[in-house]
Amino acid sequence: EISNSKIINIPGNEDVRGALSFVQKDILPFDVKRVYYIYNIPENVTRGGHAHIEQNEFLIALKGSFNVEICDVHGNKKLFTLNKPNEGLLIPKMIWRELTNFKADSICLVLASNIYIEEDYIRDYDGFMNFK
Ligand code: T46
Repeated sequence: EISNSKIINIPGNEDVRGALSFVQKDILPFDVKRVYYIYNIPENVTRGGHAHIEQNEFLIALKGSFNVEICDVHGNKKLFTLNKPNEGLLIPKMIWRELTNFKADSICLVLASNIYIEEDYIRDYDGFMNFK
């Protein structure tokens, strides 16, 4: 459900030595089975462009800034800008996502509810809108 997508603040600590943020299970509605990250991203590219059948994800802009546009099977859309390492975007399963407008040197960290399974991807938008 797109209504379950939201920005979650990541708790942490900041003092004269800098900042530390921690994601532990109490702030996420799923157990993390995989961590991956996207970096060296050229400007003007779009990443994502798919939905997941079962997987839930939590995206964090560890560095830089980018937009995440999400859409459900009913065509409801939401646009988020991620640009703080102490917050993340929860994207539930069955939500189309596109990542755009990457600032130079951005890093996107993703915590995922499952290991990589290509069969969990819906990479065709019309197939997503008609998914039964
Ligand atoms: C998502 C967005 C935010 C793997 O082999 N293992 C992995 O864990 C991942 C994530 C990808 N791959 C392979 C699959 C492709 O051959 O790496 C290649 C690039 O993946 P993809 O084109 O799916 O990358 P993005 O940035 O478009 O999408 C990724 C995630 O796949 C996706 O789940 O939500 O980041």
